[in-house]
Amino acid sequence: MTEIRSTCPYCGVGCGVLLKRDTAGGLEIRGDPDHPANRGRLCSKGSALGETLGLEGRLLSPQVNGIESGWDETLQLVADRFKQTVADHGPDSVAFYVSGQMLTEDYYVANKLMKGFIGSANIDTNSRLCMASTVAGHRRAFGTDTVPGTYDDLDEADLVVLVGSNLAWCHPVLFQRVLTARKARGTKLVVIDPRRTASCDGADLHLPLAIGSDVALFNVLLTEIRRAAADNPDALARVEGSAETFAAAAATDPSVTGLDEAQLRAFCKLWIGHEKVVTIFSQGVNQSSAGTDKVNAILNCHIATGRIGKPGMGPFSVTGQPNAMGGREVGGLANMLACHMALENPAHRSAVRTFWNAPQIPDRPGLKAVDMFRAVDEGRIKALWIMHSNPAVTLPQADAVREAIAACPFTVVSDITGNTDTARLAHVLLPASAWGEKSGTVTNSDRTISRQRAALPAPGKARPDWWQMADVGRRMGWSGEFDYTGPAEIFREHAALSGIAGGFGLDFDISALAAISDAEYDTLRPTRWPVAAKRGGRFFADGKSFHEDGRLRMIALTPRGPAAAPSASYPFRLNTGRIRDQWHTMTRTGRSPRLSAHLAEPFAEIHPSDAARLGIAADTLVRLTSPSGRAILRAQITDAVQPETVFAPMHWTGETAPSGRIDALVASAIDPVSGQPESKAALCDLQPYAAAWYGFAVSSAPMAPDTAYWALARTTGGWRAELADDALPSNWEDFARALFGLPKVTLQMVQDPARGAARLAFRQEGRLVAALFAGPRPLALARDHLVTLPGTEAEHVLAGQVPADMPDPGPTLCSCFGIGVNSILRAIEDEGLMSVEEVGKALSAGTNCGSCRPEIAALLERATPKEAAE
Ligand SMILES: Nc1nc2c(c(=O)[nH]1)N[C@H]1C(S)=C(S)[C@@H](COP(=O)(O)OP(=O)(O)OC[C@H]3O[C@@H](n4cnc5c(=O)[nH]c(N)nc54)[C@H](O)[C@@H]3O)O[C@H]1N2
Ligand SMILES: Nc1nc2c(c(=O)[nH]1)N[C@H]1C(S)=C(S)[C@@H](COP(=O)(O)OP(=O)(O)OC[C@H]3O[C@@H](n4cnc5c(=O)[nH]c(N)nc54)[C@H](O)[C@@H]3O)O[C@H]1N2
Ligand code: SF4
Ligand SMILES: [Mo]
Repeated sequence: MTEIRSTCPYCGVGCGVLLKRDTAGGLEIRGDPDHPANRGRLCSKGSALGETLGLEGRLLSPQVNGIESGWDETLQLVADRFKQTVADHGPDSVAFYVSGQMLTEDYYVANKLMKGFIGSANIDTNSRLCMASTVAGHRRAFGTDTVPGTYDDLDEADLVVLVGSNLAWCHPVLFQRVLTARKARGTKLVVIDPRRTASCDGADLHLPLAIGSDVALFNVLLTEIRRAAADNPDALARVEGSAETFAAAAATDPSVTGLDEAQLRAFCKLWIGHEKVVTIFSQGVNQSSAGTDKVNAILNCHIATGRIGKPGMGPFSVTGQPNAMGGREVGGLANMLACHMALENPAHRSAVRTFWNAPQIPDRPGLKAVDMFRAVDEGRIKALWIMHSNPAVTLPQADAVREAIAACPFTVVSDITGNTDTARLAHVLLPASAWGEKSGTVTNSDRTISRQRAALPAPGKARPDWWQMADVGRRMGWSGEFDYTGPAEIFREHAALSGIAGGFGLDFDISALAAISDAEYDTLRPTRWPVAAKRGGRFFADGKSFHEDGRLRMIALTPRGPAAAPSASYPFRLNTGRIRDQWHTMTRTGRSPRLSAHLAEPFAEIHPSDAARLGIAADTLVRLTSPSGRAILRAQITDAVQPETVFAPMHWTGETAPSGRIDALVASAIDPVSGQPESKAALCDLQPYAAAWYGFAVSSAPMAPDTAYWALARTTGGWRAELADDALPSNWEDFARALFGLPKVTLQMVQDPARGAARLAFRQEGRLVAALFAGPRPLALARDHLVTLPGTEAEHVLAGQVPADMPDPGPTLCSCFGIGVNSILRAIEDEGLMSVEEVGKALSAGTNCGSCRPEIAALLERATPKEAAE
């Protein structure tokens, strides 16, 4: 069978993939050498896509109140309830919450149905938690939401600055591209992040600024630009607001950044000294109560120096989700219309209304994510449809959001699984076709539109998201407006509408694609917009903006700290973000044993001085408390974070580690301009968690833990779990039998009741099915060895260690080849390896996707080769 070209469903890099059906009904996946975003490369997540496609846990049929139902009656119910709610309480009593992971065609239908036909702007998206501040910052500076940069700029830059971006873990293929440029032409790399991350390894400069102080830092840079006469008079002649902006910047107190003069000077020198500078920014910028200001603080420096719209330079917002950009194009945010047109603009409204043949278009923005769920809580939203997102986990004050959804009179959830924290609360569950089964387009960070193509049949009754919404639209009475036959037809309509936007002089115009045939759509190659008869090329090269006067804007900014200041009750700042091998709430990556091996439980990075002061030992558990929630996490003591700050990942949920739902602690402070929540600067308290015992379990079947702390992860042959509780079970055997659901299986047990320690192994026909290790202190076990034992004879399992005649690989670092930390350290020491390349040659580690290369570099720094030691 020939390979099918598609696009990776994870991050906004938008890597091309080649898919081939394997004999087991799954897919073999490799990077597409012809795709401009990745040229054949994939990261660990993209490489492991094949492991995430099984049907276990898939939602295969519509369900109403937990009972399987047919599509006809279910969609009629959805249409009737939405219609009745609008009739009784008005259009603003219903809402859609959608996602930057939906395809452009899905997103277009959702936006058209809500804004054009239901007649409310109450459609918002998880992009509010992600890109909203960038959208608002772009609109203030440029008059429209345009990303000026392209990936090619990274190859040509002399300096790359990462601001609030852990590119090595979150956009790994772009990071590899930066590293390649560094090797080829000595590109300098600066990282601005309060935390030392994998992206800092080998960087020329890391600025560990105070959380939230980016505006001050870029104001300092702007002032230095002026002082050094590095501003560009020709560029400034075409800019509004420069005088006020320079004045506000000059009034900034540099000390609020927490950086010393030498650090500030080094940064300004590098930035000013390299004309070809690309400033990449991401969630450390956007997810802040000053997020929009942070964006404009960065844009100000590029605009003042004229370093924008030219090869190798410019501000570059890297998008998170695969179609974050496409969602902005269709107008999926509550304050946008469609194709970058504005809700507030009567001419735009009227043009869209005529084009859609719509009864009405709202003239004011709808509810933004945080306010939308507050309105659900207050009973103002009475019917809610959530698509392709898990807000009960990922919105701030997640416990309150969960309660609000549970209390909503009518909630519809479209997902590929019915097990998420959000799906469990729904009245109606709609089974969606997953990646690999559906067709459409996505737009990546550099505005390149790529096709996702189906290579597998949709299982059971699963159907694409656009199909579900179009059907509801027809059942609500708009039969002609929603009678789409497929994604190609929706795409053509979207492209035609963009021509109207182009007619208003807007940037997003793909009207040259409005008449493509189904066959041309099927073979559409990656295409960067704009693609219009009269347009193409770079934005802002001519110094012109999309404001009415055609001038770019600099925005005068006074730095503000995060919304709330630390207090005696909540002295710690809680920074949150991502890990290398998991995607958001893990509904897909969590199914891959390889990806789950890298970091298998939720953790808190804590500075050694705080740990010492509070009596927190490595690998014990800590309790985090905030005004809105609590968590229990594993302590990782590291000076990568600053004192009085804690970093915790966002990925764990009620399904995988209920005490690790970090958004339960995050306050719902928002940026006043963009409405984006401040997900990285909540306040919390930190205390040791008094565990009476710690446990570790492996099993070939799913487990049902019920302890104060537990975290489940997949392994090749089953599952693993970390456990802890504040009380000892009265009987270890009963406890273990309940955990594993093994009432009748043979047990081997050793225990030391005085110490509260026990080790239990269950065997069937001589083979291990499950084992539990428990003790009063964190367990030093060879976990990566133990997870391989279920299904084998595992004679010495209760020792908990690797038998003396076998090497212990240690925790997995390279997930592509399953190579552990100890194996790499041993090879470095025994074979005298000196570089990441040599480690790759010796062990293959780091030679496939390259995502672990920064961590291998860190190991090289730590280890001493034998020869050198001698
Ligand atoms: N592996 C993986 N990759 C992903 C995703 C995933 O879930 N997993 N998700 C995708 C999505 S949707 C997104 S949006 C992107 C996000 O990509 P990133 O934004 O790169 O990821 P984060 O880890 O959320 O945050 C980046 C950094 O911001 C820093 N930070 C916190 N506060 C501040 C501050 O005040 N100033 C500055 N300068 N930095 C600060 C944090 O310490 C953190 O290291 O990743 C995408 N890629
Ligand atoms: N504290 C904290 N919170 C954060 C962040 C942070 O950095 N810190 N980051 C924020 C950001 S940037 C983002 S983007 C959000 C992400 O947050 P969410 O969007 O809530 O998280 P996901 O896990 O990506 O949810 C996607 C859901 O879609 C389902 N799904 C998968 N494929 C399909 C499909 O084809 N169709 C349908 N209908 N459903 C499908 C998945 O099973 C899953 O339940 O989290 C935000 N929350
Ligand atoms: S960098 Fe990784 S996650 Fe992102 S699109 Fe490429 S393969 Fe997918
Ligand atoms: Mo995101």
